[in-house]
Amino acid sequence: MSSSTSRRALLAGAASLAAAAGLGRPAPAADKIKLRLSTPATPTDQRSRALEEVFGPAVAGFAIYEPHYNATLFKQGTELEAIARGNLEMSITSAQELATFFPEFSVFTAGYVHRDAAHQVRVFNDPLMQPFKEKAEKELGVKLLTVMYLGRRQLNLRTDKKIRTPEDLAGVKLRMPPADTWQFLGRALGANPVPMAFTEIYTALQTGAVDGQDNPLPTVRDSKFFEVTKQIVLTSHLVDLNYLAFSKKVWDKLTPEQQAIVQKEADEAAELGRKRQLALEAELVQFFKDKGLEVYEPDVAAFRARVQKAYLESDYAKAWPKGILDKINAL
Ligand code: KDO
Repeated sequence: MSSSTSRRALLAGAASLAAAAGLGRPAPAADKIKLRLSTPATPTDQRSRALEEVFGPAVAGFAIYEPHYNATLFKQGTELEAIARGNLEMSITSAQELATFFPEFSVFTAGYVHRDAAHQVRVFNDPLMQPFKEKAEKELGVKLLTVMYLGRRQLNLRTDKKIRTPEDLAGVKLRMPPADTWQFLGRALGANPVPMAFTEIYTALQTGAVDGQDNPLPTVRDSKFFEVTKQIVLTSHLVDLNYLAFSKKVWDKLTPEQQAIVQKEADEAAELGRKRQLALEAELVQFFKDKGLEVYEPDVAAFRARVQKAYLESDYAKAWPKGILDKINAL
């Protein structure tokens, strides 16, 4: 099936869903709710693609889904505030960004806590997540619709020196995303973190402003960081997630049927993105080797021990609800 045929099939599916939901004829464009999503991600990122393929067409009966990529609408890290102020309807947010408002979210930013993509989903759907979701909704006006898999973050360096242990990262200028929890993770790994927006990474690697960055393999390919780096160290230090954030104000304006569509299609888009991202992670090691990069596993146990110790001894851990780590680990 060509992509335009599959797109038409999806649109037809969305129309019948809308009819089944009692929405009758789709609303005229002028009456439709605009759902602008702002993200630093590229349009070719698997989360972006899945939302465009699944979510956009499915809500088309009553809303216009309008994604803005590469942080062109809002700067990375400012999206939640934009939603809270009523200036934006959707974003792909992170636990790190939520932790700037609610410190307890830092538990989901800690290295070596989530085990894999399925574990992330279990955690997100578990009752332990309820107080987190309620807080974001009540105090920030942000509804966390679903959890999106970003992938296992790996070190990606422009330097030659082999990295076996955290000690080998001493003095390495490692670009980390702009939030304190990210800088903490960089230090916990043994590096010198440098806060920098996602959209600036390629140039910073090219010019040597930083020695490296960390992101999952699909991002390293999608954003072409492999062109300006020499090695990938498979630390898997964070099984990274994002949440699909939705304005509570807009949510409350939707009918129950429309809300059900938004929720269902958000989950389906997340599932499609997750499957594709996992498949890519499995196949990309060879891709990077073919491009001439060194790709290898360091002493992961040494990284895990250092990172976990740093978090347990940190002030972040003091903000975590009692017993939450045990609950997460048990899932
Ligand atoms: C990044 O800035 O490195 C990061 O991977 C952090 C994530 O939380 C997320 O914002 C992501 O960028 C963007 O979606 C771009 O992939």
